Amino acid sequence: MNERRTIDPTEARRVLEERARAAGFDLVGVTSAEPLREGGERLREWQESGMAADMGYMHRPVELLANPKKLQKSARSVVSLGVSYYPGDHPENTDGGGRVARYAWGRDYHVVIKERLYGLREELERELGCRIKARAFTDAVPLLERSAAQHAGLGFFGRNSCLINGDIGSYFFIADLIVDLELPPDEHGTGTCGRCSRCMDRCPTGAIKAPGVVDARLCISYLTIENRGEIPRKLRPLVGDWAFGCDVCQEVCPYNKTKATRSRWPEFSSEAGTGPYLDIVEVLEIRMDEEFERRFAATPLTRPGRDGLLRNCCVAAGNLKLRRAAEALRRCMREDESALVRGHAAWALGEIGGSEEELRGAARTERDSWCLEEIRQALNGGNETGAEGASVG
Ligand code: B12
Ligand code: SF4
Ligand code: SF4
Repeated sequence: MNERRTIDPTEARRVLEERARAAGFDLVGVTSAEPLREGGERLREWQESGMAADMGYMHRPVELLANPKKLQKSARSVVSLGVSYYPGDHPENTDGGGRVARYAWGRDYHVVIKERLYGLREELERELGCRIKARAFTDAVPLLERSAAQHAGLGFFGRNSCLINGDIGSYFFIADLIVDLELPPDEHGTGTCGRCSRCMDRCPTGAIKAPGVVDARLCISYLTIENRGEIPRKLRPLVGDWAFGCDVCQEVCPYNKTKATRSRWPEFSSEAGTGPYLDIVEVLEIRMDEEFERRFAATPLTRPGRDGLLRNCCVAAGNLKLRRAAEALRRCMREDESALVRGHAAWALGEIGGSEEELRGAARTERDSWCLEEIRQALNGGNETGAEGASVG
């Protein structure tokens, strides 16, 4: 193995670029392991305004989230990598499915990317002939990955807060290798939204409060993935048919309309995982956690847990006025062990209509006070928010 001082940083950077591209990464950049000051400031404001909702890991100290050296003491550089997950666009929702955000159509990216990151580190060690101390991760440790990636030149911050790359748009994951190698840093990413504000205008819930600032409490992605509680009643109609995540602020982005590049990784294709839509009735029939884990094993859809995914499917069914889901929803309301699921099923039945007798029956046996209120509201028209959904099924 080589002595570190004999490794030429420029040569190491060249090898990194070559091996990362060969491993299938679309974007490669490097920044120093110094604290991410502007990102840290923005994070502090975001936390203080309550926009981090109840995501415990996003309430960690700014000094930790904005400092790669807190993750690895010996860190010298952060290698930031981008990989397109773009699997194409959603076909029309003619069958009343629960819509899944594109990043989750295939296999669980955490596992898939991490394997390739470790492979990349091994190749670097072999080519450079030295041991490299590295932390490899994607979306899994406390670091402001978008900020690090912008520093490493992968792109610029769009008004939707996503990192946009001028050549491939924003449908890409960010992955990181924090290394103890000295590598020449790249220029910070630049670019601009110009006069466009489509994402802010079109976000269904008005979650983009200012350019680059997303209030997670309103974001459908948070509400359907990270949120462990109810989807607030007034937001339910705005969730539409999204059952897992949301892509609206990326779909409307002109960069994605013209630049989105299909993923070259077969693991992210629709065939590799759940695909663009969930069969809502099938999901509503899952009663046991074990069955849920088996059904969605190795996909990102395990994240909200069984209760969360059934909750989401209830809301999508209600918004779609999905009559053929009524029987499954009634079973959820009567039999499901989770009050979260029973209450959202009652809401959906109120939206679909025609289940008043069953709702009255449930009101006689239900013991959970929140569920009872949901049933009462469903019987009182269930439509206090006044939103209409498309009629399918
Ligand atoms: C928490 C989280 C969420 C939360 C909060 C999102 C948010 N916007 O904060 C929720 C659950 C809502 C979410 C949703 C999504 N997420 Co998310 N999420 C994260 C996570 C774990 C942390 C993000 C964070 O730090 N938020 C705090 C705020 C303050 O930071 P920020 O939004 O990144 O904003 C930065 C800018 O403001 C920036 N900044 C600095 N200087 C400047 C200057 C200007 C002018 C501007 C405008 C900004 C700016 O500093 C801030 C800090 O980095 C990251 C992974 C990670 N560890 O970083 C993934 C991550 C951001 N998510 C990702 C994805 C794919 C998504 C979704 C697209 C999934 C989906 N389809 O449903 C949506 C997109 C929603 C959206 N518009 O952001 C990717 C984004 C990749 C990319 N190209 O940008 C990441 C990086 C995961 C990964 N490793 O690939 N997510
Ligand atoms: S992901 Fe959806 S809800 Fe969240 S900010 Fe983007 S458009 Fe709005
Ligand atoms: S939709 Fe427009 S404003 Fe929003 S991120 Fe894309 S270019 Fe920027």
